[in-house]
Amino acid sequence: MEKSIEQIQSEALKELETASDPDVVKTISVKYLGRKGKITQLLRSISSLAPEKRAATGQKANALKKALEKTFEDTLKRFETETTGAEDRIDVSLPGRPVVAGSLHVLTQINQQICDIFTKMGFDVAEGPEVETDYYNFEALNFPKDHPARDMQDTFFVSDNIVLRTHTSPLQIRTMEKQTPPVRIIMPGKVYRCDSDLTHTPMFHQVEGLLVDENISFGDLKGVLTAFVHQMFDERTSLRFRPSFFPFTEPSAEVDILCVMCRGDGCRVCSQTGWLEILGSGMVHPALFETVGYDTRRYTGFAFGMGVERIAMLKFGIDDIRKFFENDHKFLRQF
Ligand code: 2NM
Repeated sequence: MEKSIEQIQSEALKELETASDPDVVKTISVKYLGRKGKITQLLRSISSLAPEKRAATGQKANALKKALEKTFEDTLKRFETETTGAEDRIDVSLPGRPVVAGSLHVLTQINQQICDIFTKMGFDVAEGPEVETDYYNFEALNFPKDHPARDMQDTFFVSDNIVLRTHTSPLQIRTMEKQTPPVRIIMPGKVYRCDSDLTHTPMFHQVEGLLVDENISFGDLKGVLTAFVHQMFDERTSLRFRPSFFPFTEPSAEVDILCVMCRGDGCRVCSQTGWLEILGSGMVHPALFETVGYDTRRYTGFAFGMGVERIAMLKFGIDDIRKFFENDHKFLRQF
């Protein structure tokens, strides 16, 4: 029995010497000191010894148990405090870690670009509520009661008289109520319409503009929008004003630009027409001036509106508006 105590001790110490990490130490510890461990079994077998041998053997076995427990503990502690030194060494041959820089969302960039162009021409930027009353979103803008845009099909109603704004035009009424001409403002912001396909999302971004003063003509509208297009795209991008209809302007015109992809030859982007529709515009309807209390004999003005997503899609040849909102880095990183 004595020989076996010494044998167990030297075996355990030998094994411990080769232990390379704390987990191995723990495994060895279980092998000797665990519930079915060699020393535990040794202690149990003492009761079967001849009575005169029990005391001495028991003492020896217990001493071994204590000693081993301490050795295991010390070894574990050493692993905790010991470092291999690898942490302190720097491998200068490794390639550097790339710094991934964030950037502004492509729609934010285009929105800022649009606003920059108009603020440099003397327009102020106005912002306002996205939840609007029927009065500001439709009534004051000369939309008749039965206009299709006022339908639940096209507009998100919060309640009978409250809607998510379908354009930023309500702000132009709010501004004109507070301010006498000259008025030169642009209104960037989110707008909402019940619509969803390749070129429409229920929320999109608009920039609208309004200029009211004495002697403002359709020529001023053409001049401002031409300057805008030449800066947003380039000087070779010619414009075409096409008669149209909006409740808040008379006359109204849709503005097309020469296709930025094919320069008029006809391609997939312009559906073989050579032209791209980029914004709506017109001379402010006198009914709006009556509503806000402007003298219609003294003042005239023009207004326009464009979709930021649409401008970005045309500028970069993007065919699916949903790409802007999927937050796919591979897509967004390109801009
Ligand atoms: C458009 C097209 C044409 C517009 C009109 C006004 C207001 F309220 F001042 F009269 N704001 N925006 C307007 C005119 C917007 O968007 C396609």
